[in-house]
Amino acid sequence: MKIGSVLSEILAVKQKGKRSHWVLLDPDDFTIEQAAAAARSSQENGVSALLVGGSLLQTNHFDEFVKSLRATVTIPVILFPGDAAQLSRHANALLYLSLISGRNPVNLIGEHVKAAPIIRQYGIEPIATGYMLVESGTVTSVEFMSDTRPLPRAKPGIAAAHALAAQYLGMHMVYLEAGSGAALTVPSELIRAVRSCVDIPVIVGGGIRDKAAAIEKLEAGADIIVTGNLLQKENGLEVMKEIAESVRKYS
Ligand code: 1GP
Repeated sequence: MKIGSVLSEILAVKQKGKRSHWVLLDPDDFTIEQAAAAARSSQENGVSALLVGGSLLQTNHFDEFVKSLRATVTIPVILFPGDAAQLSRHANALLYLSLISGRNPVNLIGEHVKAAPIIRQYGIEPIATGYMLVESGTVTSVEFMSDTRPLPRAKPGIAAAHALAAQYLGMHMVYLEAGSGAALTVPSELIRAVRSCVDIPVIVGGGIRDKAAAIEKLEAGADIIVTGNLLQKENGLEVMKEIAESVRKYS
């Protein structure tokens, strides 16, 4: 896979009016073997990419984890790093996330400076992404770890202005994040407001645990939906398959 090809493929899929389902595998939540099995099953069921990362990494198998996923699947393995320590030469790409909903310079530019030379050495594709944390009922790991305030749920105009700023700053995508395991998902009204003012792909994740929630986010204009935690629930694999199938059929 060439540098630039992951974003090109995302844009090509969007151009065709198709939607995608990505699965997040947090290295803290899976052994290497469990992750490989989940990855295989994700690919078999039509998931388009895997995300790897977390707000606070507490295990030391990150690089081995990414390497194993790359050896297991042909869909892109994309880093979703909580900080500059979560890098691996084995990934295809990384979401170069700027936490634009917050005002913490560390998450806006600090970690990026630390990561940039390593990304270059590793030859992985950075995809500049405006990462927007949305209030979701409880304090999420990303909110706590980033020491930032999420965007208010009931103010779609504020979210839309942030997304537009991301597009004007040249970012390639925006990610509307309720937080992993969120009590409440990103509200559809907020997704609609963002969708109506940007052309770049809109990713939505956090707390999506059933097909209905996934479809609701697609209806509101999400190009890509992300599920993570679901795979650890009873029947999680079945529900993940249902979601993947509905996203694949959605147009
Ligand atoms: C978190 O959006 C992802 O960054 C996935 O969230 O684990 O709640 O599915 P869940």
